[in-house]
Amino acid sequence: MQQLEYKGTVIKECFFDRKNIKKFEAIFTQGNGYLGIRNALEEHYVGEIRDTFITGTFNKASKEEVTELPNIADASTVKIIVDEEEFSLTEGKICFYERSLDLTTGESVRSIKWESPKGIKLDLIFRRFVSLDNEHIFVQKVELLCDKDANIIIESGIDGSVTNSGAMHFEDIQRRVYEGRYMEYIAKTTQSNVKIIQGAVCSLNKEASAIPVMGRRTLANRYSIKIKANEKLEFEKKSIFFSERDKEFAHLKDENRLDEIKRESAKLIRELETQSYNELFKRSEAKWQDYFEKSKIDIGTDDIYVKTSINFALYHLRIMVKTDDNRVGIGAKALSGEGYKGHSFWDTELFILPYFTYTHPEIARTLLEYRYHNLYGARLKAKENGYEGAMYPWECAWVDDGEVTPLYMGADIVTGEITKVWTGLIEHHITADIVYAIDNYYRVTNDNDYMEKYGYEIIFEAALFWASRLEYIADKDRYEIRNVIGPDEYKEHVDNNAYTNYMAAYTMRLATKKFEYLKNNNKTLFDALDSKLDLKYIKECIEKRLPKLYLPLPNEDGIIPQSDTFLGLKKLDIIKYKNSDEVLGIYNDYNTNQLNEYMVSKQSDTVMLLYLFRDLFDYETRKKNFVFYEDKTLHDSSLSKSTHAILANEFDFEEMSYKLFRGAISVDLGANMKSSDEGIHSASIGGIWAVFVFGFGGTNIDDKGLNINPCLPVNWDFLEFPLVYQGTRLRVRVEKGNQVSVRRLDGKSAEIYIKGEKQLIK
Ligand code: IFM
Repeated sequence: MQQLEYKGTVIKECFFDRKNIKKFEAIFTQGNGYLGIRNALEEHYVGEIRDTFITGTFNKASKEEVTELPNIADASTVKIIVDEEEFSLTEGKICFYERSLDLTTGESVRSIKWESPKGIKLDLIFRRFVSLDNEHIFVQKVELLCDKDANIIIESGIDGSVTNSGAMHFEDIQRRVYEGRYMEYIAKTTQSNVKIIQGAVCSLNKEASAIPVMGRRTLANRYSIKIKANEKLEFEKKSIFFSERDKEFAHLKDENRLDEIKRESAKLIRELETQSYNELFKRSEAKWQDYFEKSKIDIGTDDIYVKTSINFALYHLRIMVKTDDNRVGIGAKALSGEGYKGHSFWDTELFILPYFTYTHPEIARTLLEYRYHNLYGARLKAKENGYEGAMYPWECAWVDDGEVTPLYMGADIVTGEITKVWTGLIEHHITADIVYAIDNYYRVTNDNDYMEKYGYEIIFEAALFWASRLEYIADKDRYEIRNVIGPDEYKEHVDNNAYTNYMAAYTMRLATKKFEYLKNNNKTLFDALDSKLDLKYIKECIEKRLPKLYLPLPNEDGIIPQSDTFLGLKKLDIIKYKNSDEVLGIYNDYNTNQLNEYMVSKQSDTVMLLYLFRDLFDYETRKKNFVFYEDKTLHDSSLSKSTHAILANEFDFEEMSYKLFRGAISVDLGANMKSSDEGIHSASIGGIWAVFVFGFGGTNIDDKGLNINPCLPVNWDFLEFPLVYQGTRLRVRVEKGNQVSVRRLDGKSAEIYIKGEKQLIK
């Protein structure tokens, strides 16, 4: 029997199975971009990962470890004891169980009928949501009905005895229950010295006084209530969360900040006490409605799994982003788990950002401003590595942390040693990926203000990095880029990775164009940037090297070599791994060094290049290379399938495209109960949106402007999606047969290309 059911706007856990709790914790995560709470159950179970994160609060647990997003004190636990028997689904009998998450309101509801080992029957409903109306609030409600008169104990509070898989990030500062019921807990991160201030207040629909309970790093209120048979007991808990890194307190002096936050949180908790779960929920729900109004995608298909997938993506895309704070990025697992330590990768710019660029450009801008603040760390990294300009960290945390990729991770299957992680050292393409994202953002939004304040500077600094990164190879009289990892992380220390070389060339070319543009059109800005960055020097460096940069061309068989060595590597029969549901299963048989010797790719690499630059090669060459590389790609990275699905669709491999698309939507939402244990895959979720809008919807931008050239799956009747193009909000509808109609919702008339024909959308 299937444990996860798909209902379009709702996902449902149909029964309880302790083995799979991590999957549901992660995909049912609730949040608002500031706060993220995994949906660990109110009662504890072995194997759970009970994580709560506040964005941007990074800390290093020890000198040997890299900074990570710390798991803050838990507020979700609610202990229920009925006549001395503690409620737990691993005891007694479960007569009914279901939990659902409404993807359009953010509320999860769990309904249970349970019989205790001694035969007491309980009906329980647990509701909870993280507010989209006030980002500091998490609200829970428990409704309980017992089949006989009973004494109920409910205990809930704030539990600071949590870790990140054993790594303790906090020192206890203060715990108290004041005025008989308000709980307050303050802790400080051990290295970054960020104080986290949490509060909670509980209420019941029956008279009961709170007894404070304190343990090591924990505090709670305990209520003891007598209820009659079939009398409904209602318990509500409102929890609040603040951190010293919160944007609204950033302007305060360090010595005043904590007091101000304490005042603010004390005020908020009193206000919340007078408001019901339902009132607070309605306010949050209204914000969700506004969001979906602007984002929703309608699909004419009976396939409920596919319909659910886009709502699932839109839900997670919203809860992963702090929409108004340009000091924080999006983690590879967002705020849904400890995987990748809350760090941001190229995942944001190439997989997640397009959704925001085309649907919520103001949020895209915030994310790109984050990269401007990252310039500090990027300059630092360039200098440390002997380069010039800005070399973006492969993994980013707090704006000025610099490179935070761990140096070692996981066991080597052959040697038994811990494996060295090379990505932070030699995966360099991110410095061009960010530039690509800025260029696209600008084409879509025409946001000159962003470019003038931030964009040009990043482009020039990135271009200078690439110019300094090129190596002159005297016997070939050309420049090369040696010793890198391209997007395909199964190939380490390669020379001339086609993706990296072309992206570097693109960045330098773009900088040259922008140089000319500013010189001729905005002398004031040109002069300002020139005196800050020395633009003439940057241009000189580019002009000297770029013309001689080696850009791999298709060989005599029409194949673009992924790197100097790729096409000469040993062949490997990868069917076994391709057909298996196990991600990274190849590591059971080969270690990283061995994988370097085989013609097998972890993820989209050269195909990624074909996807980003449609005009680089002719149609036939692109198609041929797609077929060649798809055959060798294991899609062991969650980023991969969406890109291949989009290209397979473009090349009319309908069946393959749909299969890859279903693979892409299944990364987190699918039946694999282990894939999301460490958190959802944010890039893959951005990729789901991309397959709908860029793939089947055929949207892309080029030098002409916005193009819509759709190709719907044969079994779909229509597809409708929103786009914001240069300030104009549009709604695109594609009918069966790929007929396109576009409505202008607001903004000025827009000129776009539909199937190659210029159209004015009035
Ligand atoms: O950025 C990705 C990378 O491409 C593949 N490994 C996982 C990273 C984080 O998602």
